[in-house]
Amino acid sequence: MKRDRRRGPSIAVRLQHLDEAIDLARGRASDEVVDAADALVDRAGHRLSIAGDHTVVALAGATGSGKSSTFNAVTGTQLAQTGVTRPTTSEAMSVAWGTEQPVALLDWLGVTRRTLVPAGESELSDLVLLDLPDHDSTEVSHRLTVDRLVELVDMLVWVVDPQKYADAALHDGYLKPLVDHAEVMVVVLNQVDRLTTEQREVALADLRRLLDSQGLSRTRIMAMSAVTGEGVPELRAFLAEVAQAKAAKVQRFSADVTRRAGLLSAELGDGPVPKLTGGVVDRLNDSMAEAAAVPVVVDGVLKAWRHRGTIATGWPMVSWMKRFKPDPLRKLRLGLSPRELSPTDVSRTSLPKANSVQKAKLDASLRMVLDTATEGIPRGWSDQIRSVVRGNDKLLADRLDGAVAGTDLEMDRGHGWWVLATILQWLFFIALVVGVAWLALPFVLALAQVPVDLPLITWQGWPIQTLLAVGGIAGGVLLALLSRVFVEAGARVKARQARKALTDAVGEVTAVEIVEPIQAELDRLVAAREAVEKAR
Ligand SMILES: Nc1nc2c(ncn2[C@@H]2O[C@H](COP(=O)(O)OP(=O)(O)OP(=O)(O)O)[C@@H](O)[C@H]2O)c(=O)[nH]1
Ligand SMILES: [Mg+2]
Repeated sequence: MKRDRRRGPSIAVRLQHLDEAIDLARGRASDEVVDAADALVDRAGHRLSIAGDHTVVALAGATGSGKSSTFNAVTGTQLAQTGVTRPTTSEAMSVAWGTEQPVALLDWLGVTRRTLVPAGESELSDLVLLDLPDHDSTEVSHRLTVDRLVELVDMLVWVVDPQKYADAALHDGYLKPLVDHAEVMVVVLNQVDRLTTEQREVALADLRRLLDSQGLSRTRIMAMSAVTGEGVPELRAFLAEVAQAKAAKVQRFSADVTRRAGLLSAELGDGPVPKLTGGVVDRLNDSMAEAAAVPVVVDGVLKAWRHRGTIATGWPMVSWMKRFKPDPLRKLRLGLSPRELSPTDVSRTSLPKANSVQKAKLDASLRMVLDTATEGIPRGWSDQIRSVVRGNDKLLADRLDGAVAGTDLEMDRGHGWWVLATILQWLFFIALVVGVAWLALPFVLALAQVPVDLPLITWQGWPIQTLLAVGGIAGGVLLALLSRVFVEAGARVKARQARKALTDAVGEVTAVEIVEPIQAELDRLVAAREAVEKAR
């Protein structure tokens, strides 16, 4: 049978992509299609997902049995070192027939000594032959345990020699426990050149009996001499057979992967994936801000700045009266110090709940975002997006309230000059009181008939008490009027800053609760499509 030499990604890579697509599509594409694809990946199993289209054959056995010699004989090379000193091979090595080194596979195996034999259409192409150190070597047991290999190899070739083929270490330690793998093992009696024909018959019959008694009757036995080359073509042919059986299996899987990936792909659609543009998101932000009472807070900031500024800089009598009016921001329970908040309502504001008009507007812009985001994408995906957004919907009011409450309105900055104005206002007020009292004093004394001659103090021809009274009132009123201009300007700046900060905070909530979850689902769709395309 000719091998399929189509050189796309290996079956291992395609299986990985299919697996990835399955994970991404689960819950969004039809369960039936996803489960069927999943079952295929499961069936392909660990072995195929690592070894892929490669046929892996390992030469195992006791030291000196001739593994390395067999390796050289089969590969037609002198790559493996053979020798009389025991043990000779201390590190596993590989020869791969094909067009490229099966890097991932060899990495997984931990084999670092690698040789690639170019093989285009050869019967051994995609075969990877491993020469292992002897099975008793402690070093190997760390890196390349036979147990681990058995999980992966397509064939395990046990090389035994005429002296030690009946070794208990081999039979009890390895062959017997591997009875479930009888079919993927072959025992090669090497060094038959050292035996007479009768001895060979006896040894082979003995070996057969031994294996049968261990339940390994399906394990094949071959006779070989790595030195004379006898039996080597048969072993090679056998390996080619194994490689082709594997190739046929891979082809079947390959066709299955293509089919399953195709079905999954149909579930994912091929229309353009929508983009959430600035326009729809901006509109959503606007209606969110309105529903979150941002305009109310901005208005509160404006009025609170005016209120506080007037109290600080206004004419003391007027300020004193204003103190009895509630502070517009405190009324909303915003900008309170932690001391003023009870521990249970740290971020609870008294902002008005969204009214029905605002709610309807918010709903409409949410719907618009959803319609944009789900346009032309598969049903399962759009359902998922809607349910994610609707799920967050309930928390939205709380999140928005928290965001608004947590926004720094900067009401504690930019009013240093108020103190100066307060002091000046009081000085003017004291001057007024003193001046008026002084002016009134002669009348009071006259009424009381107390004969006191008050000294007359003048400045520029004006009596000082008149100057104090007039200056005090004029200064206070002028200062109040001038301050009002600056307080008003400050209030507008504060309101503008607050609007910006609040809008940003609301935008952050929109991003986290709505836009990002939607984008994540859309990205997921793109990733699933890419994965399934690669799997095909
Ligand atoms: N006569 C004969 N000698 C062989 C045969 N195969 C291997 N030998 C010899 O046996 C000795 C050991 O061979 P190796 O191939 O190094 O054995 P190994 O199994 O790789 O040994 P370790 O690497 O130590 O595990 C060498 O001296 C080989 O020349 C054979 O078929 N006939
Ligand atoms: Mg060796």
